[in-house]
Amino acid sequence: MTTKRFHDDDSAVDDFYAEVATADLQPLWTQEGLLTKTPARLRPHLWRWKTLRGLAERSGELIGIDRGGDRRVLSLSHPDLCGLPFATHTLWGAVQYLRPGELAPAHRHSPAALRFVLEGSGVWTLVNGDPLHMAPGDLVLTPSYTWHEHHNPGTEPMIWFDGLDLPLVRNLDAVFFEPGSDTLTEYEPRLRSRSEDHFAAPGLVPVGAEAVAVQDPASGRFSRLLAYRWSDVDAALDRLLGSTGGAQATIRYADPVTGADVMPTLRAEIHRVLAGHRTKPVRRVGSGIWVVHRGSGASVVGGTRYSWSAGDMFVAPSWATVSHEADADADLFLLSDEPVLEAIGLARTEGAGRADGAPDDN
Ligand code: GTQ
Ligand code: FE2
Repeated sequence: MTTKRFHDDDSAVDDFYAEVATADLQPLWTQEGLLTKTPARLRPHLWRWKTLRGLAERSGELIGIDRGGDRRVLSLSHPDLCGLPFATHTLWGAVQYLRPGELAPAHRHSPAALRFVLEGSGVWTLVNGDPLHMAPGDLVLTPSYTWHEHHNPGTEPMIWFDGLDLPLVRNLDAVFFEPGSDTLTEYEPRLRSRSEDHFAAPGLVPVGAEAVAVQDPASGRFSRLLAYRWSDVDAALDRLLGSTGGAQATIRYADPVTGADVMPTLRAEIHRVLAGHRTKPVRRVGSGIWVVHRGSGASVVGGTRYSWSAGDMFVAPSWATVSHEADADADLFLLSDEPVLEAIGLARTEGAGRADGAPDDN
């Protein structure tokens, strides 16, 4: 790659531009779209479940698991990102397809990942040896540097959504990857993981050595609970709506000990919108990927209307106003990079009424 060269009608300026480019320099005054008035990198974009599912299924027929990274994954590639396999400049979104009898072998890496199950049954993801059962609507975490492998000993294929901070970690040039050993990991196919045995009782946190032995205590930077069950999320949303009497409710997946986000770089939420209701327009700094879990409706994102039903996924770019309306009771999973913006003092939200009645901080 050579440095971009700018041109000018004045031959003295044009010669100057040639020398500047040869010296690997760029004049700021020729840069457009760098210091934008407001965030402007991406447009919204939607991927249809019908397309995702169809192509994931075909990848299962055509492509072995062992090709490139040992995962059969189709990543959301935003058309505004010049062919990069990224959904946004910070977030990776993908569908992963695992057929019955298949194993996606162990590896670990610095990017953090989470899985939101879309369809199928009978898969276990082992995280540092802890077997996490996966069923539709479950959220399963594979934090930074944890060993993970996906097993499908069942009779059905499974498709899940993969969310990673890979684009961010890559832009920080902090990607490390290590393949695991070839020996097959033995595990007990229990429906509850060790992490749930320790940390899934509401408001109850174990004390003592066993509690920290579940996973690397040195990290402490990601949620101790590695699996969030759909039945729990569903019941929590029901009770929240029953209690508030409202037509919409949002729940954030949190570390049961600290209340922090599931990962330092990733926030996960589920938004329930009842049929006939339209949510207030909200915009925030940082990008997000919305995954429709249940129901049907439409979202207006940055002024464009996208209708959706279960399995559809769309990107909400930074500072684009988002409002949802449900035709049928809808649950939308949201993956965002908001913890990163908060950590560096760039978080900003407009339009979200706060539960405590305080004004929006913007
Ligand atoms: O399942 O381990 O979508 O390592 C991208 C990278 C999934 C995985 C992805 C990965 C994985
Ligand atoms: Fe991985």
